[in-house]
Amino acid sequence: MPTPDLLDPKKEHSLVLVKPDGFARGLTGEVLRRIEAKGYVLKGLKIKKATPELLDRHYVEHKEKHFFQDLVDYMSSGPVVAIVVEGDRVIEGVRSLMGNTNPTLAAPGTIRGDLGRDWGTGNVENIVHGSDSPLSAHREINLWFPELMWDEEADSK
Ligand code: IDP
Ligand code: MG
Repeated sequence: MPTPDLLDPKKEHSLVLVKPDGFARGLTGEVLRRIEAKGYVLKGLKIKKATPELLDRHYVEHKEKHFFQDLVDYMSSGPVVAIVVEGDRVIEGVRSLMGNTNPTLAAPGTIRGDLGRDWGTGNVENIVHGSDSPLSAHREINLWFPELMWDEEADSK
């Protein structure tokens, strides 16, 4: 019988990160405000300095990309705020609140479009991460919030 504070596996969840640039610029509250104003519910929240090992697992799909090392350096350059958000179609919804990966292309009104900075010179600072699918969300929440998970074995590989 799951304890009441475990996530309900029947509901949709997303793992959101306020990245080191967002945290350092004091934008955590702004990101949370937009998520809550949209009606999503916060289920987990912590400040954490991500280790390269954690980031290796978090960004496993990008391991072979040319920007991988820059990405790990950026993401381990300072604390991040990790958040579990719950709601109907929250994965798509958070992605749409975030906007395009590249802040220059992100539409005004989105977090990255309003607040992100251009990375024309190789800068990768785009303030937020949000899971891109239910499978990624499950894997990522398991990494960042193992204490909230209902299936401890999943994605441990
Ligand atoms: P997403 O964060 O919008 O899901 P992904 O393609 O999954 O975008 O990339 C993960 C993160 O890697 C991005 O948010 C960004 O910080 C960084 N990144 C993605 N593409 C590039 C690139 O071409 N150059 C440098 N950094 C990149
Ligand atoms: Mg992604």
